[in-house]
Amino acid sequence: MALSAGTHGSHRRRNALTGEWVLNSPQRLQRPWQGHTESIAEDRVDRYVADCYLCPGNQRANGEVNPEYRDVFVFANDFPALQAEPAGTSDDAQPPLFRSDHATGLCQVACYSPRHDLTLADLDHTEVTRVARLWSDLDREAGERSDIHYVQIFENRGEIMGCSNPHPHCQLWATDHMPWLPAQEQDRQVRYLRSHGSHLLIDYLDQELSAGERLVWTNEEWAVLVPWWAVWPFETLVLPRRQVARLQDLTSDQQATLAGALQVLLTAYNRLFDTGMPYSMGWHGAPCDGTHDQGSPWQLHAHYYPPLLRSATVRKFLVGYEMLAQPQRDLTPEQAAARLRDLTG
Ligand code: H2U
Ligand code: ZN
Repeated sequence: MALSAGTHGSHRRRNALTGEWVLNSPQRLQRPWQGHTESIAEDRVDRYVADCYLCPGNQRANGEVNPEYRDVFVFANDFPALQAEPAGTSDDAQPPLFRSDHATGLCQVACYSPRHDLTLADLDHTEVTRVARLWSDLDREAGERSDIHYVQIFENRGEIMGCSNPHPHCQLWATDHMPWLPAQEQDRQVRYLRSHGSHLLIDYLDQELSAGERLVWTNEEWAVLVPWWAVWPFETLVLPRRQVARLQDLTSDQQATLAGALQVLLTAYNRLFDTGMPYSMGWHGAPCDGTHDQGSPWQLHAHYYPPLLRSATVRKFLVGYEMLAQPQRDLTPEQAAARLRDLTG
């Protein structure tokens, strides 16, 4: 049975990118909240912090000194989750219930600005465009390495997302294998292209552009929307309106218009609860193993996952039923999109 987005009772929605189902319970929105609230971190005021390992001129944990950089700055993570060399030898005769495999790769940290006190939302259009170009360049450089199969660029912002340092930065983890989540998305995009002859997310976006109710903002090159299958209350998807497989394939015009879209989205996020919205975000695109250079089934996109639910101090936890059965939300994606859309003016 197909349900319309206006349904008031409990229903579930399918994530077309991963196959996951999400329980929606809009009837529960009025329930009182007596649970945990987060404390709000103090305002940061200093442009430079002497013991910050990302500020220009400071020493990092491994003893290296950061240059006096003026815009962006990239370095190899001093505590990489992935090593360049495989650990041990591979064993062909693995017991099927105890499989393992090598996992090697590259981890980098990229600072968006020398200013400790700013976030991406505070940077001007030229500076955000420079960050978009940096993402594109990092994706290309890591992807050119023969030992890299997939490049993941992501950002954790805010203490409640586990970000260790407020200095504006993102990370790159590139692997010799395809990680699980992008692999799920790839599977579905491959199958969709095979059966429809068109791109899953391009067709999806066409329908979202005509429906309008989950759109947050668009410009000529980009769309920002709360996906039909959103799990996090104010989760968004940022995607190019034309087919682009990877970050490195963005034109300079698309990098500049992406900067415009991000400035609007991040400002709306910060206005929503009158706080620096914490989030985890990251880019998903085609792997760089050469299989998708032509006719890729992929449509590049960024996921934004902010954890806040109803104020700067009340966050959503994925616990209980959600850890055991399936994710669930009360606020519908349409309601979330309407709130964010109102803040984009
Ligand atoms: P977050 O983006 O989650 O805050 O992590 C910052 C990264 O910075 C983290 O992966 C690295 C950590 O390993 N780091 C260094 O590379 N050098 C340092 O001196 C401290 C932290
Ligand atoms: Zn700093």
